[in-house]
Amino acid sequence: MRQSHQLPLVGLLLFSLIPSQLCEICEVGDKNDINPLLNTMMNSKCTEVTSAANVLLSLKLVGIQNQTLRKEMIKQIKYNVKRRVSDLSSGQLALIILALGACRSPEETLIYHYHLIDHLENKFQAEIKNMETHSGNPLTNYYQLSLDVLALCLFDGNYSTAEVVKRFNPENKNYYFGGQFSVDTGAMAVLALTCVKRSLINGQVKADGGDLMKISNYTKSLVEKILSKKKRNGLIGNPYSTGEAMQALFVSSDYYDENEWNCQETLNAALMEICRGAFNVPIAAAQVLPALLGKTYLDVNKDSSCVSGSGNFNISIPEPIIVTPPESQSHISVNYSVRINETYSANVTVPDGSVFLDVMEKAQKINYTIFCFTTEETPWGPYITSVQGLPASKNDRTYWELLSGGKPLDQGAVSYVVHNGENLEVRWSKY
Ligand code: CBY
Repeated sequence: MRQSHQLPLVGLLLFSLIPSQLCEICEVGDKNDINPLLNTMMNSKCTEVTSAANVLLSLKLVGIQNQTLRKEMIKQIKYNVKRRVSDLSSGQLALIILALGACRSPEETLIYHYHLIDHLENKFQAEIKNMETHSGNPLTNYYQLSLDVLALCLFDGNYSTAEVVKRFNPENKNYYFGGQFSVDTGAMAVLALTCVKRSLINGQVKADGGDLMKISNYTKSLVEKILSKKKRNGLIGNPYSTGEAMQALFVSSDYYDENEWNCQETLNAALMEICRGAFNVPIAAAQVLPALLGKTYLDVNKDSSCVSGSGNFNISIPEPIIVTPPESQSHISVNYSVRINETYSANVTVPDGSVFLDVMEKAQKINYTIFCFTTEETPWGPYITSVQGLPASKNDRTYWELLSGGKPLDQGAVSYVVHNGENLEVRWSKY
């Protein structure tokens, strides 16, 4: 009797949670605007596996039929899953699954041949286990945990909805770095939660009204946080998080008002960044591209996705422009400091056009004991792992933060071009 009274209420609740399909989506008008991104991705031949997966996923989602590049990326991915699946992080594997499985192409069979979903389930479990034993810190980070849930959800892997509800509360510390909300992380979580929500509604996963309600509330709150990072010029967070933030906003238009986000303004700001040359590493180009053509990672297993609106485009890639260095190079001088508890500083002179890493190398030559450092390769370029012998640690949430004039940089050491008179710093920080 009581149950039958509750049924209409549950029905009403479910109805109110069904997405209205009214999506706020905008896309570039002139396809030539994205040519620099394609150019950058073309240079990703012989790249490492994370960039390969990001590039393949992106090419497929936007319907670019460059067979040579696609084959190159698939070869790289195949080599890695064959030889060293155990060395891959959970997020790397999730991206590989998304890339291979996107658009129902022949390489999808590799996912099942190499049991990649089973491996991902295990890696996701290991992330959760590490959180239990290391004060809530995963092995990697929440950007990768979100990729894991997204891939498991889209490719019918096993995950517990209750675990997702427990972990993805927007107040969880893993969404924040040094107290600042990470737009990239929040955006990826919105995509993952939206997939989980859709599976619950479609009855693919056992529904619990409470879980569904919580996931909706989390999404709403994450969307608010993403929108609160919108800049005057339309970027959301910084240039590198904008594409992913757009994807999150495309799939969650039920959670904000039309007047809260001007999609076209954000799109124009991203196009300006392309002109400025901001997306000059393959992974950066690959991450921003889908959103510019109105696509999201949730489209990977949509039947009609992967073909661009105006049919597949046949893009002519312009020849790369070769820049010849000036005959006599001028020099600039910067102040460089290492801050642990004390601050150690030096005045460093480097050629004009140098990047942060060049300054660090020069300082290391001046005084090895104080300025020595180590790096680790990432798809974004070298990541500073230790300075003065002091290493960063994921379990302690410590890292070496890069700053200029006291403000954190939105580029890594090999990308940030330094200016004369600048105050550069690497700071021992907690996130
Ligand atoms: N990818 C990941 O696992 C990375 C996730 C990510 C959220 C990533 C940004 C977003 C993305 N789109 O890939 C991320 N960075 C993380 C998680 C981290 C932390 C890494 C440790 C961990 N727990 O995994 C940490 C330590 C907080 C971090 N990023 C540090 C830094 C600084 C690196 C300094 C150093 N020691 O070398 C730096 C330079 C910020 C600073 N001022 O110190 C930084 N990150 C930046 C700038 C960036 C952006 C890179 C942009 C660029 N053009 O180079 C970034 C895109 C990214 C990579 N970080 Co982190 C964010 C942004 O600005 N929008 C999945 C995997 C499969 O590939």
